[in-house]
Amino acid sequence: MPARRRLVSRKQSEGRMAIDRRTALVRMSTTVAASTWPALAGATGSPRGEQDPWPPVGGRRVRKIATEEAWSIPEVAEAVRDVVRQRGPSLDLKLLAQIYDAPPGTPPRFLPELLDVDTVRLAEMDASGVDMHLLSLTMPGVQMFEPDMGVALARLSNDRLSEIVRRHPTRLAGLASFAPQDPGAAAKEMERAINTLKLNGFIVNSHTQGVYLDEPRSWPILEAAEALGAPLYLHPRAPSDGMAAPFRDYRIEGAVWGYGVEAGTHAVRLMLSGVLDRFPRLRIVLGHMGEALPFWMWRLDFMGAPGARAAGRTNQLKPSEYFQRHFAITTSGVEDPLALRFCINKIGIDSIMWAIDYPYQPTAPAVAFLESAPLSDQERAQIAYRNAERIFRITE
Ligand code: 1WB
Ligand code: MN
Repeated sequence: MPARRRLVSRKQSEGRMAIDRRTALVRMSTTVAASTWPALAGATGSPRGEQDPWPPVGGRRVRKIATEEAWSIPEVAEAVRDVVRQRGPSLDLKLLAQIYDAPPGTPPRFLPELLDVDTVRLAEMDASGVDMHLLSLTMPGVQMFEPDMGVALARLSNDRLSEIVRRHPTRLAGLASFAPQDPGAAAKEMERAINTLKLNGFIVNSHTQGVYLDEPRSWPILEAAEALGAPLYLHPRAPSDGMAAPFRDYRIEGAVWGYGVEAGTHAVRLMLSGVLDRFPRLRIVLGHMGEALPFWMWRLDFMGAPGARAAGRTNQLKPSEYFQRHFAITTSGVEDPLALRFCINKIGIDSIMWAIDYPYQPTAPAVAFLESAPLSDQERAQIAYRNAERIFRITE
């Protein structure tokens, strides 16, 4: 897929002046009180308050925080390669093999970009005027490893991530990983990631060995995220083993379709299991324009509660009310202005953030989408950076 790889050009350097000005203005700005979580719906301001240091200029050059940007470390990449070589049943393995176990002589897909920060990534951000990547350990994270190894590699990658963010505090922020295989250890690591490492939230790649977050054994994870007031990015992976078969024939298990089905199903489980009544302040972020859920909301409301009741679950709210209270979405990999306008109308401008999905999606078209979508200056600023600053507490 050569079109997905873009050579970095430094020609487009119009963003540089704005960045210098920003550095100066950041020093003047106030920081958010770390203990309060502004409501997703309703709060429109940036954490800096009234004074907006980056007013949109003619709707085009706007500060840009990309919120689903993949990254990895060699130790995790090696461990994923070992999993690939063990050849389990997981639908994820075909795609992961292309990245982590490419036959000798074939160019590696995505791996160099995933493992890099200082060379290609920052240059590509500069070339397209992207101010910040919110980094996260790429799919499948540590979720395909044995529990002890998952716990150790989550710690290691969170340490590395915080070092990188400390080196580039105005360009990079980060979501912490954890190993859902060991929910107690996960909760401890989540606490360390926020309170010690000062990371901006969490990433989880949907199911873990077939276990979903609504299941009671996962509750320590939801409890930790809620208590820490930090959002949980529910990133896709391929459909779990129990629903894998129909996705095999035409290679539709990945980003093309299966990812959205898996992550969307996971979110529907959260909205119908009653678990969100137990954790009313939990915040979840979905990529890919909400994994199609905004489009499904009317039907979920119409049919969701009766079905869940028949299955023995009670829910205080309707799916659309849970969605409003708990979820925000990003635009990763869905550069469709019509879908964006639908989501703004359906779930509100405060709950939508821009993302590229680097390196799996090319940067320049994602930037062009953000800059050219028919939005007011106010809407564009909210999607481009203000909502991300508020939701992920990005203060640099
Ligand atoms: C793709 C996207 C492939 C993601 C991936 O392999 C991950 C893709 C790990 O678009 O081909 C992702 O994380 O969004
Ligand atoms: Mn992604």
